[in-house]
Amino acid sequence: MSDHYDVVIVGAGFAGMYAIYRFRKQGLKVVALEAGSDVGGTWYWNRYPGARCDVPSLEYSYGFSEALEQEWDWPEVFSAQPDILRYANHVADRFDLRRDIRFDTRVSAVDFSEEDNVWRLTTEAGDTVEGRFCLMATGCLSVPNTPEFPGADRFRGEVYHTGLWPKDEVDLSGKRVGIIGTGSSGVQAIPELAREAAHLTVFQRTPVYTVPANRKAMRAEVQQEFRDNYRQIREMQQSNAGGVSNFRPVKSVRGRSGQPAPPPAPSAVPAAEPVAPTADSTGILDLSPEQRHQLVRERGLGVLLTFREAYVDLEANEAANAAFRDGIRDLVEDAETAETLCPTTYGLGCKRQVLDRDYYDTFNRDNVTLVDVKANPIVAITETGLSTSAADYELDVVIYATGFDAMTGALLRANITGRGGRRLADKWEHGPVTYLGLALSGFPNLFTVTGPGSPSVLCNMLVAIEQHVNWVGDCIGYLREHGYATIEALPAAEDEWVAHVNEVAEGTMYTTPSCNSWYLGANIPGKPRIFMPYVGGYPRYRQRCEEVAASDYEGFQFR
Ligand code: N01
Repeated sequence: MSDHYDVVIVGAGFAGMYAIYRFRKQGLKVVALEAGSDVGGTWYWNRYPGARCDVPSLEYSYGFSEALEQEWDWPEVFSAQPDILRYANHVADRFDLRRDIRFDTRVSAVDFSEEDNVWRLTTEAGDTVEGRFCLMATGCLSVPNTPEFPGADRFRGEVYHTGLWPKDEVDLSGKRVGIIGTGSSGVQAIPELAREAAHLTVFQRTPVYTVPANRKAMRAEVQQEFRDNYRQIREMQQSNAGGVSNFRPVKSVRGRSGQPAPPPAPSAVPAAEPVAPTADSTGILDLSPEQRHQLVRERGLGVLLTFREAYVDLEANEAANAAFRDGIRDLVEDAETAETLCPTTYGLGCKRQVLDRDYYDTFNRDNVTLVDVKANPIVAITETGLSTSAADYELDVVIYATGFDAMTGALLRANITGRGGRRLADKWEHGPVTYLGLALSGFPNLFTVTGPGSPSVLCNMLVAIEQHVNWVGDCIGYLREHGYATIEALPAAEDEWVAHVNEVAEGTMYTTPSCNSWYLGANIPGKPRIFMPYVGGYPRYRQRCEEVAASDYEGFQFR
């Protein structure tokens, strides 16, 4: 005998947590199944030193409760992982969410029963839970990728993955630490690890374009100005491509210095649609290489992100890339190390923008060595360290900062089977196919939050999550109101949507042939190369979702 719910939610990160609140409010009986021992999702698992958000906290926060907005204090402009996890816990307590969450419960199968139109979920412990609807709130970056190096299991030292960092403190003092990977996680962890370890060896396959993050403490006046304007800020988020308002505190900032507020700090989500330079603005191609270099010297690497044309025009992109490399050469003392840190095989804008604190400076430390594993690949992990094709490295600790099986990984790992016993793995054999990144033909009453084909990781995740959960909640309400048992995306609507997702990604830096990012699945051997997020901007996407709902769910069929 299994438990029966209106909605079974998989995951209790920010998406699952909001779904509990929202669905409960509309009178639905819900349960969330969560693999971790507590709430927080990404922020529960990614506890590595240096982990922090790349979207400002006053924006990377829920907008559904005015009281919550007014009562929560953010200590920094871009918060660190412990503060975001504290916020998640506060939300769970404040709205009493835990009573509907089963922790330490990993879902091993999700099966649709056509006989009674019910989703039956099996857990690794062998329990079953049934729901009329199933919401996959499993996150975009929740399945860590650990490359299989020969001999990995014989290593006698400590092994960690940034995406599965232990809750207990990891003591690296006096130890020889090796870290593999220099994406966002590696870039954040490396400066912190270097401060702690006796020696840090960084095994880099592809260098990054990283710019300094805003490291300001939150000023009470700025936070208050946000609080005073939160309704307007939430509105502004709705019409911004990346779901960030770019609200500029005027009173609090001008009041202090007498100057207008500075431009918004870099954020990893694209704040605006890329636009070409206008006649009255100076484009990067209007500057000589020396002028570009001078600009970087004066204003730092982040200035290059302000040239929006570098994201749509290959020549402008190459000009920005070259200026970036000049900037790295200025920051890193050892010329050979600087060259190894210079990205040359792809351009700015291909990958998610990485933000750092002291990254390039870290390579000026005596206890840090950079190893180019593109030139000399890792061939084995040994009992006492790691071997590349050129040398052996003795290590006490190996840290994988090697990313995630992004966007599709968690959905495929859940073993979802829809109508007629069709497996999601088969449906997605050649890449993810969804309608609006929300629903799947052949899988009635199952919804994905921030799934492939939706803006997801190209948007402020909290904004994207609330929009999806609200849409799903309204859709379930519509079904009940009209007495329908199931809703299911039509294959033609799905095909049309996938074609549109591909069309808008075409011609952007994200899909240039030289670009190999996790957005394209290129980080996982054998994964189909498809650009997975929707790059047409959050407002356009939201409008489409609203139109679909307003037209009695065009592109869906009811039974
Ligand atoms: O993962 P990644 P990540 N041998 O895939 C290397 C979010 N995030 O965890 O580029 C050697 O970007 C790989 O090399 P290459 C954010 O959305 C946000 O760092 O494949 N190296 C690369 O250097 C981000 O984009 C925040 O050649 C191997 C690295 O591992 C996303 O998560 C913080 C290898 C993986 O980089 C993922 O970031 C952290 C191999 N076999 C994460 N396999 C913030 O909010 C992989 N690599 C700031």
